Amino acid sequence: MSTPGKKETVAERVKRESRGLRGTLAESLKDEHTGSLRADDQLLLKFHGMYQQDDRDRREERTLKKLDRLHSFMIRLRIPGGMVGPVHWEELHNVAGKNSTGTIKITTRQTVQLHGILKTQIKPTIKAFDQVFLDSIAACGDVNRNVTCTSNPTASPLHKEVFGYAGEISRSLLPKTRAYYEIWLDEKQLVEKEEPKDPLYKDLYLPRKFKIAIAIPPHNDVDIFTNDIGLIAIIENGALIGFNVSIGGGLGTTHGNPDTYPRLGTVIGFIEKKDVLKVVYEIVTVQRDFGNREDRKLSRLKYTVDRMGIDTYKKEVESRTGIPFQPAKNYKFETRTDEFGWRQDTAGNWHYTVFVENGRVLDENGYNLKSALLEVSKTRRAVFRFTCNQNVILSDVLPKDKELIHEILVRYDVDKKTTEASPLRKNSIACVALSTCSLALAEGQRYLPSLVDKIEGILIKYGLKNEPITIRMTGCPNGCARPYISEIGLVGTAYGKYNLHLGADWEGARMNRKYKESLDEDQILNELDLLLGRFSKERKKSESFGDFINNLGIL
Ligand code: SRM
Ligand code: SF4
Repeated sequence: MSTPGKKETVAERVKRESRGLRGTLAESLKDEHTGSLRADDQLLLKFHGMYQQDDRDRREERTLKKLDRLHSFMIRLRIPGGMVGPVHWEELHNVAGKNSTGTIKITTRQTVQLHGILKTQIKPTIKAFDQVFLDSIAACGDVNRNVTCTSNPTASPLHKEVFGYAGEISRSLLPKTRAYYEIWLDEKQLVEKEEPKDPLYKDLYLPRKFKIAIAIPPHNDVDIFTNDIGLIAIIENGALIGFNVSIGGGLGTTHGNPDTYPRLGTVIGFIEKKDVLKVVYEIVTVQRDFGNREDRKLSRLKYTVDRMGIDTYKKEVESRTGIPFQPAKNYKFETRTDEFGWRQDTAGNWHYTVFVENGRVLDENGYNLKSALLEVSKTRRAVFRFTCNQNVILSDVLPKDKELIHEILVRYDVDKKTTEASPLRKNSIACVALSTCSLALAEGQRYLPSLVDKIEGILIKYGLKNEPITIRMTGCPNGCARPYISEIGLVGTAYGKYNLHLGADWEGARMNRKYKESLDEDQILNELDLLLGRFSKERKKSESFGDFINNLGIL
């Protein structure tokens, strides 16, 4: 029911009327007259891990021809902790080739997306994934999304134990409805009264999307403080004892709406590992019950926390769990970047982090990364771990198999690309943006590589070519590539125009600030030329670019 006297938003009504996220999706799907779904079903589709989109490059041409938009669908998989086996990768490769644009996109939340899937191909795609036990349940929508975790097993001898929590938390927060299985996998439909009750999501789900990440210090590759809940693993005397808990991180803003803002999470205390599922669950229920359901722009947990006050929120969680938070334990983050190339873990196994520019896995311009990864998967001698920096780690390789994998990486130039890319390029992230993202105001992944070429020229000029500066670009202020915590952040405002943000730190604990608005390429390059020139001459020993700018007092 909607609250009396308050106007119910479309999103809230659609959830309430959805009968466990079913709506009329099954009927919409069968309608052969259109490649699109009914409006309400488009909203519900997100809870099943999919988005209806259209090819924006072709909008104008189709409008001129009086044709409907060229609709297609994006599917985002749910892969807690970002790990899949070689069999999964091979299936992903095959499905991508058959049903989508062919490009496999590694996302900033450690999973993959396929784009350009026609309506008639959705069910076969979901079925193909199901064959290898992959699903897209709750990868989008007003529910808990993909749970991320520090990717590289070399991060700690306890990586496996910590990583296990990503799967456990994801499972414990999944919606209970069988709708996904009925609609996409033809499971026999349950009579409504047989549907299991969903004590967490009830019939209104959450006010908004919800994100959880787990980090193993000193690695903050997941950008822990940008999540609704961040769990910082605390390891003492070689044992995982529990987690520091951070709440209220989130980056999305809206140009021109001063009520919206990016916020880094606040650490509210420490909990023992035996309590983690219960505490996480109740942090979610407090947001479910107190989050803003009238204005979706202000409905993320960060706004609830600021409205209620952090102490009140914390007390509400404690009263629901009966578990008081202990004082936060000491921890220190030192890095957010991936460690490229081969690394060995304490058990002796090898892991190779492949640089994947902007997460796009495809065969293009003579560089056949997709074929190389397929060949690796066919050896069955490596698993695939996606990173929140949009790269992939070919992981858990036994010492005897290292040479076999290495030979493939060399033969396809993957090793060369990974080794030779500049630190700036390896620290670059761009969101999807055009042509599929309906919210994009400017280019993202299609443009950043060529801008990096030009910034590399400036770095060489000032003797800074090995400087590991982080640069991130998004096509709009929603923040999908987390541009507000990179040393150089570029946030799209209009086609070819970006706000320039500067001054974030290296560990992901300090956001940057807007330095100049709506710059075109020449203006961006001029500003960076000036500041990088000063950086090369005036920096203190081992001062990062972000710290240098922050200390300059120009922001
Ligand atoms: Fe995002 C919406 C892509 C990570 C904040 N994001 C979208 C949509 C679905 C556009 C839409 O709603 O129609 C984009 C689909 C583009 C496409 O064509 O594929 C989209 N977001 C992405 C991905 C694929 C970017 C990438 O290139 O890797 C990332 C997928 C992650 C995943 O696997 O789940 C992605 N999005 C993020 C992140 C980063 C993160 O979570 O670490 C953020 C900022 C953190 C946060 O949530 O605050 C982010 N996306 C948003 C927002 C702003 C939310 C807000 O609180 O205001 C939107 C818009 C919305 O929700 O209304 C959005
Ligand atoms: Fe789309 Fe904006 Fe996210 Fe980029 S930041 S993918 S343009 S919603």
